Amino acid sequence: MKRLKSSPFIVLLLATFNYASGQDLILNDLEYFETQGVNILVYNNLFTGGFNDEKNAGIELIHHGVRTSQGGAVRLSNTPEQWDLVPEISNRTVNKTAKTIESDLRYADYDFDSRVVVTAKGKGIEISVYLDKPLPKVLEGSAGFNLEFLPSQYWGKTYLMDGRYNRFPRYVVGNTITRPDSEKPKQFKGYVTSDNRGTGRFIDPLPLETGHTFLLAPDEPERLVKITSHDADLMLFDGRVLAQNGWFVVRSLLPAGKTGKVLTWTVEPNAIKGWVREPNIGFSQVGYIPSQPKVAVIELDKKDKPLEKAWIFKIGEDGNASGVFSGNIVPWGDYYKYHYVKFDFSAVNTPGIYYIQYGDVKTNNFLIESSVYDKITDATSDIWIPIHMNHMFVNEAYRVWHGEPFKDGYLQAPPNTDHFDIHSQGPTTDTKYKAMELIPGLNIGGFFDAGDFDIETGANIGVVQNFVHTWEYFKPLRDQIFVDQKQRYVDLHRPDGTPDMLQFIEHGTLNLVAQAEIIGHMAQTLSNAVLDNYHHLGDAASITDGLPYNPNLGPYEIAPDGRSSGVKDDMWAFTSRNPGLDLRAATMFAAASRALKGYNDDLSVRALQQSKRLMKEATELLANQPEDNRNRWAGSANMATNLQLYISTGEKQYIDAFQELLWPALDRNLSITISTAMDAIPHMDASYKEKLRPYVVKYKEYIDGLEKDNPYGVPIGLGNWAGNGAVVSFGTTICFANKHFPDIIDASHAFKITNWLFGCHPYHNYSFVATVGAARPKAVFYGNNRADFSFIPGNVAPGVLFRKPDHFENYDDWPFLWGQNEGTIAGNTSYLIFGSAFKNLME
Ligand SMILES: [Ca+2]
Ligand SMILES: [Ca+2]
Ligand SMILES: [Ca+2]
Repeated sequence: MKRLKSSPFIVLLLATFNYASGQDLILNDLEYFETQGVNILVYNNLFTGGFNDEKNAGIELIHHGVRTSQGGAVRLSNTPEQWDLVPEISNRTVNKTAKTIESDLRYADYDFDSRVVVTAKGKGIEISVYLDKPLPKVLEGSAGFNLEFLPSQYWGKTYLMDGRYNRFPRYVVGNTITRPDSEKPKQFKGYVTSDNRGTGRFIDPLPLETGHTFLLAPDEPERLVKITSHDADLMLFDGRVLAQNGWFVVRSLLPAGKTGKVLTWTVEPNAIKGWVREPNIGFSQVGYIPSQPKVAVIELDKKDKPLEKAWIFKIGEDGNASGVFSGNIVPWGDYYKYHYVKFDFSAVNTPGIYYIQYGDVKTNNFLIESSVYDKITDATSDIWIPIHMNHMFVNEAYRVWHGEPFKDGYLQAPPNTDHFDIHSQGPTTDTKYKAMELIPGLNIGGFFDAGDFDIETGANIGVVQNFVHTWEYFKPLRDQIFVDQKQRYVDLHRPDGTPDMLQFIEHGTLNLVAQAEIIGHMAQTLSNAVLDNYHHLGDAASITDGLPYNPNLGPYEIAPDGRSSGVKDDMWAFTSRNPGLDLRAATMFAAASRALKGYNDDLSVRALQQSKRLMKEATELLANQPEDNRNRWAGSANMATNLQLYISTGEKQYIDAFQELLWPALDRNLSITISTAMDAIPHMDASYKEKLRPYVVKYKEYIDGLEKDNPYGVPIGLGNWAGNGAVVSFGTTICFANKHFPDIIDASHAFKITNWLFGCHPYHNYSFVATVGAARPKAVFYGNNRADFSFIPGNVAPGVLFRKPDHFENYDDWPFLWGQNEGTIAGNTSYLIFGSAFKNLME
């Protein structure tokens, strides 16, 4: 958004108005410290030590609307990484009278407890660390108090340490030393994040500066923060030296041998007098078709006074803009931190180039034209999906996205192994293979999971199903890529005469059939064996050395014949048998078999064989399990499985089982189940559809209820992974509900989903789909090219991440938080279905 120059008169007015308001921090009812422009959160969001992103917790600063600082806590290294130990916050006490938040921090691995007390002091806070017992000897020189600052908000800006001028570096070029591994604090569950190449030493960054008074960004009032400590040295580190997702870290070591109050910092974030957050005008960056409803949702600071009107300007072919419409601003109400108003400009329906003007804020331009939605899935299907084809070389014009990965194949994961990507190998292998033995034939087909490179079997099953769904409903004949399974080569923008969708179905099925045939059942995952190559950034073909592991060789040795190595980098197959997963695979194989018939008959036959066998075996295995376990799998997966098997075989037993599960599930969880229920309509008689009708009426109430829940009318998730997946599913359900029950569900509801995805949402108004959105799609994503602050076209971001207690966020200058910026193969293929269904609806 572009802010027009304010007149001096307005500036003067605001300054006068705010002179009267105090700037001292208060401890508010939501239990954080607040003044206009500054929010300081103290353990509202906790570290987990497991799967959640650890850059989302601790003492956090939301500075003039942007969360620029986090991670405030007692930490055990200069620049902690994702898998370093995090403190457990066992107790947090809020004292509103004393304006104090006191928290107990514990490192169980070291039996080390500390207490962090944060107190509002004027315009800032005082942070004190207390120890009841002296620091454990082993943590002397390691334990300290850290606070992290977001590099993309500080690089290029200045800093002063004790009056010495300096500038935050755009890229890390730091000084480091190495120290013996014996001095390195333990990492989470004993994981090791880096490969020391046999040196026995770890990298330790050196401070950029040290002193007692640290001033960040005096050149940028929105980012200006002053940190002082009289009793400890403040050190500044650059965490990017160890990990590209590292932040600038301000740190003081805790003193050895002392108890009581051992460290005190004063942190004073600047609050700009009269600051009011710029309005966020949410609208569809992709544009609108002439006849559709067009409503902008404007997100306002609660201190901002809503205007009475907004304007639509049309840009003429001579380059001049003229106002063509003005409409009233209609209040919606408060939703978490902000206030929302709406601007309906549906009356504007002449094709053209437009922008919205609200006060002195004008948006970038957008189109009104009947074709605006025609290409919304092309980047995803032509670019993002083929780039995520595993075990292939992927080329695009002059650029190679990746070489052929994992030529070394997959080893049997050893029993009793816990995995960092939330899998585990049970007490047995459940296969004929010995621990660490090569399981030949698994390095074929399949799709990278997300910003990482593993094959999540569960996700890949869903992905093949999404492709078949898209194929069977919409028959997309689009052919923009060349796929040659013999050459193991993919070339983008080179049509080869075969619809790409069939090639995607084939590619996914090839890996999953290989799993079923070779292992005998589905693997949980095909994933990295070592953490030091799990966080890989770069060409997927360089994750492993491409040579099978040879235990007779030394750790970094290559065999004289060049055909094996002693590097323990080979991927592992986690093969503990899960009959629930096998059932889901049976469903998918049945569907894939139908789609592949006539294109790849051999694979079609093999898929159907595996479907029947897995269905039979999994059903028997489940029947022999204790009642408790069985119930775990009796949910939606089994319901969809039975439906798919009925569609493939026509056998009555499957449809009976489907209905037995369906009706109670609809009563229990309508919004999730209704979609599967509608999938059955084409295969059932008219009475089934009539029985479903009252549920669709209830679903309409659910849709209407969302209008009251939030200003956008879509289901907004508040979890640690943002909620665009649920929004996309909601959209798909609406499209199908309209197709089957147009008298109940109006097609116009579907525009809420496109609006949301393409720019009408909290925090900013960029399109969540990479490169989709005429003028302003998001610029950075958590793809496998995230270290380049870039994107892979067609990726759908998870969206606005909720941070407790009232903040939504989606960084567009910092790609590294996966909960807001990563795209997954499952999520992006769901978007393909929604986009296809939506385009179908438009026709
Ligand atoms: Ca993964
Ligand atoms: Ca093709
Ligand atoms: Ca290898």
